[in-house]
Amino acid sequence: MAKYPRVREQHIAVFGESGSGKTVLVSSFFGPTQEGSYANDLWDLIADDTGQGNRLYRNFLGMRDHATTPPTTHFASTTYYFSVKLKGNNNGKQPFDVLRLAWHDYPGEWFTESPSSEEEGNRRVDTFRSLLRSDVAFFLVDGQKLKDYEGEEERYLKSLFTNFRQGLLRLKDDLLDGEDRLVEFPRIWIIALSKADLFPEWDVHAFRDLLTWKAADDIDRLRKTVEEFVETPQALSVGEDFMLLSSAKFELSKAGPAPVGIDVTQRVGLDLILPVAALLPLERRIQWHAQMEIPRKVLDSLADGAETLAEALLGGKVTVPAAFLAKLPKAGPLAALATMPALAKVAKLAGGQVKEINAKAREDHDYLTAMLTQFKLDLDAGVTDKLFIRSLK
Ligand SMILES: Nc1nc2c(ncn2[C@@H]2O[C@H](COP(=O)(O)OP(=O)(O)O)[C@@H](O)[C@H]2O)c(=O)[nH]1
Ligand SMILES: [Mg+2]
Repeated sequence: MAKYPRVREQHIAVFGESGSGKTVLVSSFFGPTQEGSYANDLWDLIADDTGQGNRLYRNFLGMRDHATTPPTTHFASTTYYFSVKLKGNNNGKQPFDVLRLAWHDYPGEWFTESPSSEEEGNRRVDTFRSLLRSDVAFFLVDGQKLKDYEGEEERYLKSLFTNFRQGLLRLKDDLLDGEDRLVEFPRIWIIALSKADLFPEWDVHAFRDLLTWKAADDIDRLRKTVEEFVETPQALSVGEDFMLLSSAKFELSKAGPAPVGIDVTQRVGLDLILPVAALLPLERRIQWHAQMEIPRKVLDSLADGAETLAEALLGGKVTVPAAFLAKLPKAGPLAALATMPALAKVAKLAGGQVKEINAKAREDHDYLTAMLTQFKLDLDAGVTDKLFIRSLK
């Protein structure tokens, strides 16, 4: 008998300087799912740690009802564990019933200030190691800072990227710990604009264009630095994916920094976080697979269990006729994909087909397939709505 529930885990890492909006982001990601009016027919979002969940929801209520923002935390690194729990298990036929999301909130100060003690230094390295299990990293560009440096954004951007890079390099020996390069390391680095509500006239292309114009070299250097850490550095996207994020619409007054109103119903990009965490690594793995020879251990570290996930997305196993298999080359990307036919099929899915699978899965109460295809539709919509630029490489 299959064990219930079966769990699949995804990690995301959010990097941002102090004040760039990380705590508000995670509060605004979680908060609305706890409101009485929240309706989702496929899954529930649950905080695995009740105290943590209550604190996040309280942060959200403060914004929603009292125009107050969460207290600033310095130096603290937190990992939030969420479970996306499907509303049904389709009679045990699903390969998993819970998608767990570990959200690593990593304080920017760690990159600009030295640890105060050896113990703190060790703790940083430990925390960073756990972060490395993430497939996806969000690198936050603080919208407020961009506003403050209007016209000379390059000054802010240069310091942002340089501090981060130097912080990484400072930890390098400890992180590599004698290894030459790491197999497991975030390979998708999404550059995200936080507080996007401050730029109502911008779409994600305007943001990307500004970064390219003002900070192309800095992004390049970040990529080169990350390349030094990872095995098979060709399988890496740094500065190819971009996103807009706004946790709420903040109404500011001329009198001071405190907001006079916070409209938590106006959020941007937050609904893309789960789809990004759950599916982007799978999509990227398919892209890389088709283009280059990647060692199997590298592929497996990215979107672990990809074939199972692909099957779940398609709503069933995919079989390839033996006669067809016999004709394929024995080595190279094609051969590798042939052993994972569901993955190959997902790569060729057209939008219309995804919609069809989604509709059928909803009808059949196949919650997992319905959720995953919904994530795919949401990702595509994010691109169409110009909230998200997805690397085409
Ligand atoms: N306009 C706007 N301001 C935000 C947003 N998110 C956060 N802020 C502001 O930025 C401040 C710092 O956010 P916080 O999440 O505490 O930053 P952290 O240090 O990265 O955790 C908040 O107190 C808000 O005033 C947003 O989406 N839009
Ligand atoms: Mg914080």
